[in-house]
Formats: sequence, C-alpha cells, structure tokens
Amino acid sequence: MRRCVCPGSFDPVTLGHLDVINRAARLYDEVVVAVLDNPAKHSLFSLQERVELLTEQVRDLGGVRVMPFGGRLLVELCEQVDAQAIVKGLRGEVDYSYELPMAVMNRRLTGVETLFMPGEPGLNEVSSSLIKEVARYGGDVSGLLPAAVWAALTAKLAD
Ligand code: COD
Repeated sequence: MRRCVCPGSFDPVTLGHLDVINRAARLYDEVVVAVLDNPAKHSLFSLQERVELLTEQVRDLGGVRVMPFGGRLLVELCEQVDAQAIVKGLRGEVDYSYELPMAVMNRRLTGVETLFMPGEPGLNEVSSSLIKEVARYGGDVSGLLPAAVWAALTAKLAD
C-alpha cells in the first residue's frame, strides 16, 4: 500500500492545507494527516480541536486518516504507519529554506522521502498564522477557510 504523511500544526486547518491533502490523496492509497502536538507553540486551538476540525473536513475524502503526533520525530511516525513519503506544500522561498534541511535530515535518518507540492495560486499566501492575525483584528478571511473552521475561529476569538 502506498502511504504518505502530511504533517502540520493546522492551527487551524485552511483551504491551503486541504488543497495539499486532496492532491496527496489522489497520489496515495492512504494519507495520514499528522497533527503536531507541541506545547511550546501555544496553539490557539487545542490538539483535540485541531484534530476534530480536520477530521470533519476530510470525512468525505477516501483514504485519509487524521492522527495527533508529538514528543517524537516525524520519521518515527512514518515508520509506525509504514509511510514511504512525507508530503508538504511549498508556498515559496521561505517554506523552501525551512523545509529543505528537515527533508534532508529525515532522509538521512530513515530513508523517508519528502515530496513538495507547489501551493495553489490563490492559496499560496494563506497561512494559519496570518489568518489568525487578520481575524483577531476583525478582518474577513472567511473565503480562505472551510465554513465550519471560520465559525470555530470567530467563536474562539470572541471568547
Ligand atoms: N499552501 C500550500 N501549503 C501550505 C499552505 C498553503 N496555503 N499552508 C501551509 N502549508 C504547508 C506548510 O508549508 C507545511 O508544509 C504544512 O502545510 C503545515 O503547515 P502548518 O503551518 O500547519 O505547520 P507548521 O509550519 O507549523 O509545520 C509543522 C510541521 C509538523 C510540519 C514541522 O514542524 C515538522 O515537519 N516537524 C517535524 C518534527 C521533526 O521530526 N523534527 C526533526 C526534523 S529533522
């Protein structure tokens, strides 16, 4: 079975993330979406909330499974689920400089390959952090998120 891992913080999941997951699902029998649990990152949404929001969004996509991961290397998760590749979206040079050393290190560690997908034009400027910043100050970024995620974000910021 051809299987890949799509990792991320998904705080929260955006249409940019979902585009990459959808495209990966066309290439692989199974996509494992790994949601990073990193207490040092101070996420807006809890791990459970991020997993739930994502699970709802991929429910109708065949062959996609969402699971949390943290406290260990991503390559260990890849070995656990028997994934041959990590698939990540690449929005530009900043992503490339951040991702390239990790891709090289991960391959050195276990031989797992990292495949980069060019971000979809129109979604390339979308990041969870920018969305949170704009939404926090009342900007309308509803077109860049699934409706349920936008609703969860506005509710969370109103708390
Ligand atoms: N279009 C395309 N791709 C996108 C978009 C978009 N609009 N938005 C985000 N992405 C991609 C990002 O480039 C990234 O690849 C992925 O989606 C996830 O993005 P985020 O913002 O949710 O997550 P990040 O950037 O916080 O990354 C967290 C990871 C878990 C991916 C990263 O920290 C990682 O790979 N960690 C591995 C831990 C490890 O094993 N470390 C040792 C490595 S050597």
